[in-house]
Amino acid sequence: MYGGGNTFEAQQMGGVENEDPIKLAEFEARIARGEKIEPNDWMPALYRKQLIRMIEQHAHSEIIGALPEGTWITRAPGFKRKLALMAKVQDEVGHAQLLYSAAETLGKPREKMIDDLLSGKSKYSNIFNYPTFTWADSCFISWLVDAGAIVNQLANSKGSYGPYCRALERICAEESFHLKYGHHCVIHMATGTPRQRKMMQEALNRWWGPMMHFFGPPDKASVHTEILVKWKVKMATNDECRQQFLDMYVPKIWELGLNIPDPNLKKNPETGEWEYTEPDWEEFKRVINGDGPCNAERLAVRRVAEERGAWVRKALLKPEAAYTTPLA
Ligand code: BYC
Repeated sequence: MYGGGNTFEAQQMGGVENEDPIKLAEFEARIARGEKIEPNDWMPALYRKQLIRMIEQHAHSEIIGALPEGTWITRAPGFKRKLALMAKVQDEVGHAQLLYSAAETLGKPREKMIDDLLSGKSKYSNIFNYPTFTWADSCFISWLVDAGAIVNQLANSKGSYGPYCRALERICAEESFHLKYGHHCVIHMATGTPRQRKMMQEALNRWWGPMMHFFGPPDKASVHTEILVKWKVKMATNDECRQQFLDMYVPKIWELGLNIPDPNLKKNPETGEWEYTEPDWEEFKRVINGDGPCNAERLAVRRVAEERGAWVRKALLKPEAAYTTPLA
């Protein structure tokens, strides 16, 4: 079971005891009325910190998420799949740009966010720390990881912080194309030759556990959900998103004749809730804290990209310096 290992960090964020109670009440009343909070509006320090944490992690997830699929562009089967995957990966990097901009409105400079990613201080989604051994792994991400992302982000796009919601609306519109592309890829594999079906089944077996982790720890162990739901940053809890994902996608996976690697997975007819084997939450903790199969590789690739792009940023910020600096 996930033991809330980040409670210390959550406590470090402080509470709202030091806030002006009148301003706090007015802020919460605005949220209750469904108004959007904008960058120059008054907000409690904790709301700001929580948003920066969550949006920044989300931005990092998009930029790192481009890597496991990106390596498949040259190996995607056929020209059309290559084109589509290239466009998808480009979109994901664009999502990171939108999200870094949204987080910047809260006062944290983009350079600091990138530094925190590269130093391992900031988290990003667990799921991108697993290897994509075959084309079927890339198909799994494009369909089911994007499906999970849409469940979470469509809910949160109705949330309280204007810049984040507007970024999420745009992201979801693009993700819905990725989802259709990914579904098409999986249908092709699942209805293809015995070898293709086997590849797809093996990918499902590899990714099911990380996919269950993707929505975050169970609500009872989640550190941040309570305050984020109260302030309408999260419009659905981790368990609600996981349940919605299972509701929407388990039937579609079964329809394709694929087996979900969980003998206990079933919908309880009385509660309407999906029952499942708890994924390994110890593995989740290790992966999100930097010790997954590909964490080191993912950050190493980003560090190289950062180094190689340094001269471009320098040229944009100080064009005169670029002419005098020899290219490495
Ligand atoms: N991975 O209190 P909790 C994409 C951390 S990109 C890693 O429940 P919260 C795509 C959590 O941060 C989409 N860490 O947290 C891209 C916290 O640690 P800290 C990614 C996780 O924030 C390219 C601790 O565990 N989506 O789809 O209330 C190609 C306790 O958790 C994860 C987003 O980023 C995780 N899965 O809820 C294809 C959506 N889960 O900060 C596709 C935005 C939890 O205390 N984020 N942790 O050290 C969210 O909605 C929420 O942050 C979460 C977690 C639901 C993920």
